[in-house]
Amino acid sequence: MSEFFRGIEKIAYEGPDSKNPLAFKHYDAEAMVGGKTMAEHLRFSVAFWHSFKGGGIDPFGPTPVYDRPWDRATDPMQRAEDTLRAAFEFITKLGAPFYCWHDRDIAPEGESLKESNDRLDHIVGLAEQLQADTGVRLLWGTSNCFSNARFTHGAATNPDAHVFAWAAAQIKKAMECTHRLGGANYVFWGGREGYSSLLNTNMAHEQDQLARFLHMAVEHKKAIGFTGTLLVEPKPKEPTKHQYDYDAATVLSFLRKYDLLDEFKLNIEANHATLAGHTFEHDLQLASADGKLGSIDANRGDYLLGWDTDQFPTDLYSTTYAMLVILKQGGIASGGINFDAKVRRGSCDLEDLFHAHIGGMDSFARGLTLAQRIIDDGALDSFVEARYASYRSGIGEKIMRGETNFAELEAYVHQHGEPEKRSGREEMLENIVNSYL
Ligand code: XUL
Ligand code: CO
Repeated sequence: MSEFFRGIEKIAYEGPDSKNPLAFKHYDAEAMVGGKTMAEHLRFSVAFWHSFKGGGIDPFGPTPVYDRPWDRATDPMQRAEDTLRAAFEFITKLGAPFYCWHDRDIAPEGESLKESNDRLDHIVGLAEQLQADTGVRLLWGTSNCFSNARFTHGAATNPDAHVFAWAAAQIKKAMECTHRLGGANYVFWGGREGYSSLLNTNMAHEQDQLARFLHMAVEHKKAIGFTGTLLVEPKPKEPTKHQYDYDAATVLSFLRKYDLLDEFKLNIEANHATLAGHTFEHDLQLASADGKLGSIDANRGDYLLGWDTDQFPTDLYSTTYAMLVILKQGGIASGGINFDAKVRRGSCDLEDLFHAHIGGMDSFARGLTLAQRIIDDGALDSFVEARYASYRSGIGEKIMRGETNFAELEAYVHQHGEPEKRSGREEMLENIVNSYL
């Protein structure tokens, strides 16, 4: 079998003093942090589409820059097989336990649904074999219901029921393939579930359609015996101008309105949260507060560009804040940290894929150890705990137990007058975080 990443051996942990760019400085899979190994905490995953199908194209450069050795065969199915083999070689050398795919990036779409499904079955058979050979597992599968021209006006939210049916057929198959490969989750990202102009859109109808679609997905999950978690991935815009799954708060309220909340969790992506005008940790915390943080798409945006640049995560504040949320909810359960990130257009060498993932994994490993130390020392938690102390006794306790009313609270204010001013100590708390970094 041909080797694609010649000259690159399995990436080893060499410790923080290593100067070897092709080694981990902080991610030591077997190292224990707070009673679990780093590998168990972080559950890293490689996104098949960006790293193996991406050509480095952008809106002003539609021709691919990268020359990938797995992308040379003239027969599309041979190319698909080569690409999958290259992915497994890469993931194994990197030492990530998981990968993720869209149906149409592992197997090219055919002339009919039947041909597309047959191609998918063939490639899934190869994936089954490669997973067994390498021990690499599927974190989640998903369906690309946004690239083909038929999805221009949406998939489940398309004004044409025929397109809705196509999306259903395609996602049915992708769920079955995910199940066959033992996937831990299945993701719904509504790439074109939104609208461009209100002049031609019945918004209430489109949202009802989407809810009908997700209910049918739940039914199908049960029918095939898939026990993984169903995840919705919020994103505010791009490709649509107004996407219905805007952010964590919007998706949670949608799921609640349509009685879908028990069946779904969220897959929160860093760059999607920032596009929605939030920090990454805001959306993580919001989902987690509802018990609905299921998985993470790890990347970052660019301060100077306003779109989804999907850069690899390197910001230690961001990874530390993310890991604080995950540790405090007791871990990421069936989810993981999926690098939904791509190397820059100019990073055209094969080894750049390794540098990018090593950097992302080291950044989250540092975030993990720093967050665990911050939690163990209790400095932030004890401050927050004390800040809400007034709700644990007296009138505050009565408020939280539902044992008081506006009239009694009015009387309380007449009796006690003006509340004391209390500092939120933001600068002190930031200094505490910095003392760990
Ligand atoms: C797009 C995005 C997708 C989803 C899966 O911005 O993040 O790749 O993660 O469809
Ligand atoms: Co994503």
